[in-house]
Amino acid sequence: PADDHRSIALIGAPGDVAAAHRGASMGPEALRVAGMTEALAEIAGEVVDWGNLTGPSHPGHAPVDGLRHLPETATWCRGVRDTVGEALATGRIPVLMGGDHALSMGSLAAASAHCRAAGKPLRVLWLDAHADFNTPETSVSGNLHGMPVAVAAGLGPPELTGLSDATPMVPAARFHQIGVRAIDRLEKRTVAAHGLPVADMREIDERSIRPVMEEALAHATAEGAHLHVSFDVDMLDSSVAPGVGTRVKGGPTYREAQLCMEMIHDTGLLASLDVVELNPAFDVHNATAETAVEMVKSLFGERILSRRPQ
Ligand code: 5AB
Ligand code: MN
Ligand code: MN
Ligand code: MN
Repeated sequence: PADDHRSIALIGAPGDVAAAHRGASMGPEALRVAGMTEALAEIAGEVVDWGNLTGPSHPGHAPVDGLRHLPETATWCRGVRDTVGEALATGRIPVLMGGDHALSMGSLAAASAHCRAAGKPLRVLWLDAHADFNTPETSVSGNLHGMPVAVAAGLGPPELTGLSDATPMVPAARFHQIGVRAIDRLEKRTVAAHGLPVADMREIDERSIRPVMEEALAHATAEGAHLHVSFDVDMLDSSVAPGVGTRVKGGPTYREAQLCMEMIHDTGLLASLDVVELNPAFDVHNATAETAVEMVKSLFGERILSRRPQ
């Protein structure tokens, strides 16, 4: 597909104001040290590193009305929205390197505005151990990195749902979540009430990754959609990816996750990407960053053998 040759804009967003643990702010540099730029240049062609955005550092405040660091999170997300929007407007594939997962509210705001302007359907693949569907009412932590999907679906404070002119930015039904195995008690009710499409780990175990991914990608393929992939590195089993703030056991193996990435690439629809929640403070010799780069290589078309998919 022609999209294979679109140039890539690497965007660093070293923000960790919305996470439980500090340190995701070191993510963009760790990904660069692990060879992100060179890997993309080799596989995908032209890649330009746009450097890092700037924003508030972690203030260490307690939650206010169920939300921690709302103004700081909104500031980071506006920066991400504008820069990801610029990449999309100039025909590039934005690769956002976080930072915590709240930053995806910015990239989703940009992707949804871009798709509305272009008259293109938008589909979001959310690769994560968590559903990130909390609201200030359901969250036990008040941490906004546990809420970006809910905000995109129109639930949450106006400072964040208003990142986009359109509410919701992305209706719940246009998400597909893969790898989920940790949803909070009250969050589960919201997931059910809004019909969020979640393939949890039990489903992946019982049916295996391939049919689950085929189903998740079928809608995007049928629509020729703009496919936004939001890759929370904690999607991977915690033994494979220790360098994250919220480790969860029982996740996809290295190969299961890599097969997800290979199948996404084969659609030719990948149009924007987040790589978030890497936390070098918990990593071991940057191994999780290297694994994340290997996953991104597969997303952009690295194959074990150079043959067409069967
Ligand atoms: B991540 C938790 N559900 O809301 C919460 O890493 C964890 O972006 C959220 O998926 C994890 O605090 C957020 C307990
Ligand atoms: Mn997560
Ligand atoms: Mn997440
Ligand atoms: Mn996390």
